This record gives sequence, structure tokens and C-alpha cells, in this order.
Amino acid sequence: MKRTAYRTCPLCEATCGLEITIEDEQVKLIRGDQADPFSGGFLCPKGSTLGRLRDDPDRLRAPLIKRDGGHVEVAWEEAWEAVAAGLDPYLAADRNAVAVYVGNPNAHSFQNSLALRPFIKAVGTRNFFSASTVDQMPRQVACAYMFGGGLITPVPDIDRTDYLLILGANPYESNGSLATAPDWPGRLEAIRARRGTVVVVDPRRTKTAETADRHLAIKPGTDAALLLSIVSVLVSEDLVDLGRLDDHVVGAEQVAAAAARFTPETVAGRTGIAAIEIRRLAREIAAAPSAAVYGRIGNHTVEFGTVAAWAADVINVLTGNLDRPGGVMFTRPIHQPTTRAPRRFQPGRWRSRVRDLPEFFGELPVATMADEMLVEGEGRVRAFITVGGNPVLTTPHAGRLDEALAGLDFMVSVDPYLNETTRHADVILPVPPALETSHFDLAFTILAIRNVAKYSPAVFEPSGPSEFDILVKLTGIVMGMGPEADPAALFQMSLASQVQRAVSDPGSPVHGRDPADILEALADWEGPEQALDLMIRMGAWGDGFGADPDGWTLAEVAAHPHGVDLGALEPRVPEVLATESGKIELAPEPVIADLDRLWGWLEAPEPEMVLVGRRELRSNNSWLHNVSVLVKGKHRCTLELNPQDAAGLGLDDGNLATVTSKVGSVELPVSLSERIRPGVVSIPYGWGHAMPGTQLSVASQRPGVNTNLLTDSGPIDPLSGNAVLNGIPVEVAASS
Ligand SMILES: Nc1nc2c(c(=O)[nH]1)N[C@H]1C(S)=C(S)[C@@H](COP(=O)(O)OP(=O)(O)OC[C@H]3O[C@@H](n4cnc5c(=O)[nH]c(N)nc54)[C@H](O)[C@@H]3O)O[C@H]1N2
Ligand SMILES: Nc1nc2c(c(=O)[nH]1)N[C@H]1C(S)=C(S)[C@@H](COP(=O)(O)OP(=O)(O)OC[C@H]3O[C@@H](n4cnc5c(=O)[nH]c(N)nc54)[C@H](O)[C@@H]3O)O[C@H]1N2
Ligand code: SF4
Ligand SMILES: [Mo]
Repeated sequence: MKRTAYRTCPLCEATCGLEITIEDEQVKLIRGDQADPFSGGFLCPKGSTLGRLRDDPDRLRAPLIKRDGGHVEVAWEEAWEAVAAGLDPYLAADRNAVAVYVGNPNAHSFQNSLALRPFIKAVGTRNFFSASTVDQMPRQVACAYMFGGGLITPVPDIDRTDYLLILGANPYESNGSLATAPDWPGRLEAIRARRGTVVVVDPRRTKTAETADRHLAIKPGTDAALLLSIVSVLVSEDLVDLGRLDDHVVGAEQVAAAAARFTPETVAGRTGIAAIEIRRLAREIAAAPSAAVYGRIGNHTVEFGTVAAWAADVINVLTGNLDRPGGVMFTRPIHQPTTRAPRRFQPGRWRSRVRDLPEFFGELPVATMADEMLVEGEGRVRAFITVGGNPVLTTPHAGRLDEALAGLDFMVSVDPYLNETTRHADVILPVPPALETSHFDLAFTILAIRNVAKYSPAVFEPSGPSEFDILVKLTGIVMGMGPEADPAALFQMSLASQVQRAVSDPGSPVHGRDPADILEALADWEGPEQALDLMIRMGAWGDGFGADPDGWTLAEVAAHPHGVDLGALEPRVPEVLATESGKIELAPEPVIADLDRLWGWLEAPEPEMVLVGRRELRSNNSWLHNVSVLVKGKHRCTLELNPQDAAGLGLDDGNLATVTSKVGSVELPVSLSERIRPGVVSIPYGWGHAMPGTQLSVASQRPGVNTNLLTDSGPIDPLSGNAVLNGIPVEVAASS
């Protein structure tokens, strides 16, 4: 039997539509879905491997329990009993003794996003960590200060912009982040084709930089200073023009005063960007009919990540480009209400035990996770739960974390692989592969460059419990219900209370309605789809359960298997703002206060050699190296080194080099490249698969090295708790 299924690729933020040809219940072919209104047939080499991931013999099909130093398969009942028995004593004695880490794949799963919130609440620990603090937390913090409320970030309107300044992102390989758009490369080329301008700021001449109009090879870690000096030029040359935002911004004068000292001439030496270039950038952005300043990983995972994230949007605001077509704009997501209650962003509601670091949006910096496990004293973490994360490869000072995990009393992982992190787990609960799971993008619908919606049912029946049910059952266990906890009953309770809240909320379209009617209207769906239907129907485009008969429901979205395009982004200020003042608060006090630290840092001695990361098209963070078609060919885990530096070190192409930082050392082959700025070396991230006790038969043959053995968990961006993963001082030497 032959059939065709359509669904969204869950691997990266681009959300490409896939057309999947199935014969005899086996994937025969995966192509880009030409009829997807957003991706139009685009896909990358990773998207076509979802069938291989399902068929991977290393993928776990049954729960594993650690016994006599190795892992053995057990039945689900036994696994659940072991989980309850392992966690109960810690939960009973001190909930902070249980830590939780959730990783990147959760952001790509609506089921996980919906299930994790109550789960984390039920664990009730202060020790909640996620991949957010090795990623976008600086941007989240900066935006929360400026625009109020939770996760809300304007996205660059790349389809309409006349001028795009990209800092520390390489969408030719990554396909973009915090700016969901299938085929970033094509969209960048379209900017130039319509005579727009693309400028890339990156210590490496990446493929993105190569195809841009200009590339500025910045010294790592200095983007905050560069961006502030652009602000200073906008002010000193009288180029500030808030346009339509004039009535909606407070603090512009304060920003102008605070940025004044960061003139192009003062920052040129430390950033490596000539003063004349900086002035040109400021003038071009101000003069362009529309412009967007867009920073990502290289801009955020540095010591001044929050200042950099903030300064980028300050430029967007001061040039009138925030909230205008072609600038940076807010989505109107189908599953969120139109307005948000004003909420002042206040980090530090609790603090970490060992380093006294503040919480941000309910999580502690992952850079301090190992401290909480290793340092003795009351409240020390002794039990650990990971859900879809591989922090042994993805978080700083990874060698120390690996040691910390080995010393825990009890660990559970919800994960499809026995890998570098989960090998420490006492129990591994395997989840079905993507093709056996339904899909809707909660996070990336918020971050897309157009208003879009797409729901895809599971392509195949799951062969084991769904991840949603696993997480709900785990919630029951941490609530003390024991291994018998029934996920379906638990979920119905939680859905009923959500509906109850909705009908009691005067601002909701179902205020005053009978909750039984609402629940009945949701009855066409099961489980997480019911919660999703509720969100869509109560959302900005929803039918409000009859309040707007033309509005959307999940059934309506699902009736469009290729996805729905709800149109280009439209101006949303002031409606979208959730600050106390109701305005864009351009000069948050903690950010302005951090400028003194930046000033001092600019004057400190520069390291001679620093390390940055890189991503490649055929890798996905730490976990796709077990797919043979994605790792064949020339080995990609190399030390990229400029020939000028290599000559001084006596290193040649292919030689083995030893790279040493304050916290660790790795040895890997050199690839000489003029692409990288002298004084900077680059190692791709997500490799390092040579660890014992894993079940990764392909990845372990070409393991590469773990660059996070070199990154240090000490320095962080204090405003967001984000780790510093770029600009790491290192020494490079020929291996002896
Ligand atoms: N040096 C350096 N470090 C970095 C970065 C960098 O640029 N440089 N980037 C950072 C960034 S941006 C990120 S997002 C983080 C990522 O950090 P993590 O989230 O810790 O790492 P991933 O590789 O995404 O982890 C994926 C894990 O989830 C499992 N998995 C895959 N699919 C599923 C699923 O459907 N359900 C479940 N439960 N598990 C699943 C995989 O087997 C794997 O164990 O790394 C960060 N670390
Ligand atoms: N193929 C592939 N795609 C992915 C991923 C993947 O692992 N592989 N991961 C996904 C995830 S989780 C994320 S968050 C996104 C990330 O997407 P991107 O932000 O595009 O990430 P990178 O490709 O790592 O690009 C970071 C760039 O920053 C540069 N850089 C380093 N330090 C500095 C600095 O101090 N200043 C400046 N200006 N630049 C600097 C690096 O040289 C690099 O080119 O990609 C997503 N997409
Ligand atoms: S670009 Fe991203 S979403 Fe698109 S096919 Fe590749 S991995 Fe999947
Ligand atoms: Mo990420």
C-alpha cells in the first residue's frame, strides 16, 4: 500500500513542510512539500532523514535500567516502578534535591511544551535548568524589559526589508533562529535581488557572509560595543527618527546619554571594525526605507549578550524600524490571545545555592548546574531528570558536568537515545520518533516571519506510549501518585481546570459560559490536541467557541494539511506591549547599569587567541551524528585556523593541534582557512561521541571532540545568566 503524508520538519526552527511517500508502512521518500504555503518545497538534507531516524536500530524501543554498570531493557511497568522508587525519597525530603534539565527538542514539540509546564511546577524545585541559558536567554531578557511579559521577540521582516544587518548568525547553515523562515538563503538572495543590502558581522567569513554585500570580521565578544557605537552615531549625527513610535517609547534620551561615550573611534580597536565602517553602518540603517538589525548565537552567547540583544533593538527603535514592514515586527500567533496582561519582568525571585545566581523566567543558569550537584551542603542536588537534552555535550565546562552526573544518586532521562548524557541515567524512558507524533509549532509560530499555522497528525501509529503521556505520568509520580498514576485521568483534570479558568476570566471570549459546553466542544480531539484546540479557539484568530463563527479552530487548521498562511506581519504596537507603562521601555535600569562593566572590559587586555563555535548544515546540535548520510564525507570536526596564525605555531593543514583553555583541553585536526579572522579559531559544536557506555554505533565511529570541554562555566552574562560559549581564551599548539 502506498500513501503520502504531509508534516512539518521538527528538527530546526525553519519548520519546512515535508511530503512523505510511504510504501508498506515504510518511508520511501521525503521531499519538500511544494504545496506548503510557507516553505514552498524547500528542505535541507536533515529533513529527508526522519525515516532513517525512525528506523535507526540504535534508537531505544524499550525502557532501559542501569544494572551492574550497563543498561538493560525492561518492561514499562518496571521502569515506572524504578522511577517512583528512585525519586520519592528525594521529593519527600527536599524538592530542591531534584534537578530538571530540558533541552532543545522540547521547543519543537507542542506535546512537550504543554506537558512540561505542569511537570516542572509539580517537581517544585528551584533547580530547573534548560538549554535557554546556553542560547537565547539574553534576547528574552532584553525583550521582556523593553516590551514586557514573557517570551516575546520581534522578528526581522526579511521578505520586505531593504537592509539587513546580521550579527553572529549563519542562516546559510542554521536556517535561522528566533526568525522562523524556511529557506533563509533564498530569502537573503531575494533581498539583494530587489537591490536591498545585507551586511554580516562575524569573525568568520561564513557562507552567509560570503553571499552578503559586505562582511565585517569582528573580534569575538565585542558586538555590544559595536552596536552601542552605532547608537552613538545615530544620536550625534542627528539620525534618530522614531517615526510612528514617537508616542510609544520612553527612555530614548537616557539611552542616548548612556551610549555617547561608545564612539566609533573608542571602540574601533577592540572590536576590529574601523570607525569609518561603523559610521557608514549607522548612516545606511538610518537612510534605508526599512532596515532590520538581527543578532543571534554569536551575539547572545557572550559576556555582554543582553546588552548586545538590547542594543540591536534600540537601533531598530531609534530608526523607526521596530513594528514597521521591512523592520522587525511582532507576530500575531494563532494560539495566543491578542493582548497580554501588563507584567513587570523581575528576575531573581529565587537564587542558586552555590553561586547565588538569580533565576530568569523560572530557571537557573545551566552554567551552574554542576555546582549544585557537586558542592556539598544542604539543598545539594542528588537526583536529576533530563527531558530531550544532552548537556554533557552542550553546556559549558562539560567535563565537570560529566563528573557531576556520574556522582548523582539517581537520574531519569526521557530520551530516544543512550548517549553521552543519558548513559548516566538509572532509567531511560524512550519516546516515539517524530513521525509517530503529531505536530504543531507553538514556539515557532510566535517567531515566524509571517503569521502561519500548521497541524500535522502522526504519520505512523506510535509503537510505544506517546511522549505526552510519559510526561504526564511522570508528573503524577512527582505529585506522589506512584507508578499507577493514570495520565489520561490526570490530563482531563488539568484540562477541566484550564476551561474553568477561561470561563471565569472576564477578558476571555468564553467568560460566563458553562464549562461543560466548552469541554464538550473539545471532545472531538484527544489529549494534547484538546489543549491545543482550546488555545487556538481562545486565541487572536479563534472562533471563541462560537463568539466569532468565522474564527479558527484546530479542526479548521487541520483541514489544511499543507499549512495556513494568515498573511504578512502587521504593526502591533501598542497592543502587543505588556510593560507597566504601556510603552516600549528603552532604557531598562539593569541594562544601562551594565554599560560600565562593558566599558571596563573594553579596556582590559585582550586574549591573544579566542575560540568560537560553528554549525554545519548536516549537524543538528548534538544528536544527528548517528545518521550515516549526514556524517559521511570529509570529517567536519576540525580546528579552523588562519594560515597566518598557523605559520607561527608550526601547524599545517591536517596536523593535529592541542587546544587548551582554562578548564580543559582537546586534540583535533587543523583545517587552514582564510575565512577565519587571525587570532580566532573555530570548532563546531555537538561532537564528542567517543564516550563509553553509549549506543551510537554510527556517531561513535567518527566521534570528533566536545568543544564544551573548553568553554568555562565561570563567566556568564550576568543580566540573563546565559553561558559564554564564544570568545573563549585558548592556547593552540602542535600536538606532540
Ligand atoms: N559551545 C556551544 N555550545 C552550545 C551551542 C553553541 O553554539 N556552542 N549552542 C547551544 C544551543 S543554541 C542549544 S539549543 C543547546 C542544545 O542543547 P541540548 O538541548 O542539551 O542538546 P540537543 O543536542 O538539542 O539535545 C537533544 C537531545 O534530545 C534527544 N531527543 C531528540 N528528539 C527528542 C524528542 O522528540 N524527545 C525527547 N525527549 N528527546 C529527544 C536527543 O537524543 C538528545 O539527547 O546547545 C547549546 N550549546
Ligand atoms: N544545521 C543546523 N542548523 C541549526 C542548528 C544546528 O545545530 N545545525 N541548531 C539550531 C539552533 S538550536 C539554533 S539556536 C540556531 C542557531 O543559529 P545561528 O545563530 O545562525 O548559529 P551559528 O550557525 O552557530 O552561527 C553563529 C555565528 O556567530 C559567529 N560568532 C561567534 N562569535 C561571535 C561574536 O562574538 N560576534 C559575532 N558577530 N559573531 C560571532 C560564528 O562564527 C557563527 O558564524 O541554529 C538552529 N539550526
Ligand atoms: S531547514 Fe530545518 S526544518 Fe527545514 S528540512 Fe532542514 S532541518 Fe528541517
Ligand atoms: Mo539553540
